[in-house]
Amino acid sequence: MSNIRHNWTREEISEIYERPLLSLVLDAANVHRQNHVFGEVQISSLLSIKTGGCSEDCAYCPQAARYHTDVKVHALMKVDEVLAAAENAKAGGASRFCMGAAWREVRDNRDFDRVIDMVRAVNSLDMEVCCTLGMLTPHQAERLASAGLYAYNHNIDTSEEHYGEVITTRTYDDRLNTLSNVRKAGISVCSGGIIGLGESTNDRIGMLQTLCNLPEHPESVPINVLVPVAGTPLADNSRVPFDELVRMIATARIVMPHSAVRLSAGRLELSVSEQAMCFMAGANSIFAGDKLLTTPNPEYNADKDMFRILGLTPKAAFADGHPKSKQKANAMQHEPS
Ligand code: SAM
Ligand code: DTB
Ligand code: SF4
Repeated sequence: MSNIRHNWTREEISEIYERPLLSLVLDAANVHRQNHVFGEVQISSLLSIKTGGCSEDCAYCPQAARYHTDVKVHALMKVDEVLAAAENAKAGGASRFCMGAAWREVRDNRDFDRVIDMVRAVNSLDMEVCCTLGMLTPHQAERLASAGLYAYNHNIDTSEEHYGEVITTRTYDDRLNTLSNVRKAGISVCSGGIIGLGESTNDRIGMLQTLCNLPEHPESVPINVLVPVAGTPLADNSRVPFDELVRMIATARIVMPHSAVRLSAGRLELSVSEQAMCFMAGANSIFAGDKLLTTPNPEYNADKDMFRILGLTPKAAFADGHPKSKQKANAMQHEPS
């Protein structure tokens, strides 16, 4: 019988989240062992291909034009620059390459044509290509799929109830619609959120409930800890206690047993032993490289040491098989009209 459920109640998730911490970690570790190669961690590399100047008001984000942060606006990069960055990431052990753009949504213009070329170029390196470009229409999702996009990242960020406290320029339903467009195009779905936005425990549980009750669980679930950035409205938020992060990861692991749970933004503030507990609790993916999109991340050598100390091994690209988008791209010569 499949252990995948799509009808989790808030009470059930809350019961898991509130278990005594070590019992929770042990339960999550058992689920992890049954469904994944224990100690195998997917390494993703991030690149900001278009930086800053974004029209949205996401209260956490250093790239929103309306907040005065130190982020410098940078137009869309050139394809060969992106390809060089992807080659470098692959040489450093990354199996997935994720390109992020500070856009509200994709527009059907020459910039999007260039992103399609980037997807094709990185795909030819035999890496899992991922993009996070904001909202997508069904046709845009199809174009990305046909170019060989493996995964699309689009976070729901928090619970439906708390969402309006953080972002007012687009709705929760907008986010869910894009996820549905991505899913229908056969692209692997990456969706999670952030803790430390001023949300309650109930909001954290609500966010997990939305994710685990989607028609199909996202293949990747990034759990970001807010990186507070000067100039953003959330710059002075207090740090999320470490045990809350562990609870979030362990609960995600139990309610979405097959998904990759990504220990995402916020790793710089965590010791190796704290990260070890996150891996015990079911995290099996990280962003590596000394920069996330605009904020710092642990250095290459620090992560290399961590993998050695903890006996972690990098997961190979396409170990879970090719999603429908990739099969389609391999079979297709031309884009959909
Ligand atoms: N503009 C696109 C969008 O919003 O979907 C793609 C890029 S956006 C920067 C990707 C994700 O990064 C956001 O959804 C959010 O979850 C995360 N993020 C942004 N700023 C962050 C911060 N300061 N701390 C933690 N996560 C952050
Ligand atoms: C995700 O969930 N986290 C990444 C990725 N998806 C795109 C982004 C984290 C951004 C942290 C703030 C910054 O570096 O600008
Ligand atoms: Fe723009 Fe994305 Fe940042 Fe929101 S999270 S301000 S949409 S770049």
